[in-house]
Amino acid sequence: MTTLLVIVILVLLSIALWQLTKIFDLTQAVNGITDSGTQVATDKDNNIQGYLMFGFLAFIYILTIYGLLNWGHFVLGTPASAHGAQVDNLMNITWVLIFFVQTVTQALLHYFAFKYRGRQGQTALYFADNDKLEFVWSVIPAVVLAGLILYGLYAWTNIMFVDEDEDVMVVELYAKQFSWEARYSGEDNHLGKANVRYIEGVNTLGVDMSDPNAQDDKVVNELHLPKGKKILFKIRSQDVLHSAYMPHFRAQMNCVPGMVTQFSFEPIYTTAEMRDMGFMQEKVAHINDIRAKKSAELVAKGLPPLDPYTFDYLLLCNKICGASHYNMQMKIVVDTPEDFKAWYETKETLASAVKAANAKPETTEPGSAPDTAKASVPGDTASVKQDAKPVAMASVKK
Ligand SMILES: [Cu+2]
Repeated sequence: MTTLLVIVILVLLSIALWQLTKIFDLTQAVNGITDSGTQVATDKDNNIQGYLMFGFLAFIYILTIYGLLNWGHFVLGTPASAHGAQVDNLMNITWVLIFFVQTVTQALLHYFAFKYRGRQGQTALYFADNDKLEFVWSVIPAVVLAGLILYGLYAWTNIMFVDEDEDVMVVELYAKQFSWEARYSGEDNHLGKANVRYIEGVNTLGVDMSDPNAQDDKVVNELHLPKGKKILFKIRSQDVLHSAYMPHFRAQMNCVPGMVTQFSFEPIYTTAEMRDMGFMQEKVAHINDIRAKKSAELVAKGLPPLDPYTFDYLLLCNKICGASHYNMQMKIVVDTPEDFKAWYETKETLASAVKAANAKPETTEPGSAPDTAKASVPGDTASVKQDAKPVAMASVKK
């Protein structure tokens, strides 16, 4: 692929150089330094160029129609969140406008390029300005764009507004190179404070275990959400900028080190319901067709075949945050409220996980493992907790 790209670039560069020398020759001819010869376009040349304009117009239209028919089904399909329809509506209106304007303006552009193609002896008409025309072509785009922007702002405010009195479930999303963790706020619906300085052992999110709000918090590596409940995500990052992207829920928010960002949505289809939808079954069948072909190739080489694909919601990172950015994802499962409750009860709190980890007898020799070495120097961790004032204590409240 790289070789092909290099060849294409070299060919394009040589064409550009060739054209440049031709332009140079032409300027010499115009200035009377050399004989113009056959370099100046004839009426026949101009006619060919004029018709080629129509050819190019047809090419643009055919490519657009071909793209829509062949790749149109790659769009995300039915949104899985309550606000998703608003995002899709805004997107669809924008698409329709772009298609309409593109179709009309390209047709006019190419038609006029053909109509006023060069003719021997014809000189251009000097045309200074036309206030009426300029007014029309300035006001129409201004009104249309203002409408789009206002509608976008209205949708954004709607989606981002969270009523503090509303019954929402607070969940933290924690981004780091290159994985995600989620923390449930527990019975009290308040996340305990957290800071990167408190990260130690099983406390991978740096939760302040002395905070009463932290006692019932639960940390998981697979995010489960109850259908029909509004979730308020509080988002943090341990290291660099990441972006919490949940495409099926039409949700995205930056994860910024040193601050808490938020996004909320209500899941409206369980994972099982989404798997049952017609468009999703078609998508999955298509992916499995590709996998089956690839598996046949692998088996022929004596390698193990690929597993068949089943659909799952995903939390992805949408900021290029480092070498393994592409693999930074967490599975999201939307359950019925009952299933969610049952799953949630099987998870232990972070407080009991920390307690269990601290209670483990030190069987290894001091200094043989990093964890033991750290634990055997009590002054080290104590100094962090007592002396160092955390710079950006993330106060995470509802
Ligand atoms: Cu990332």
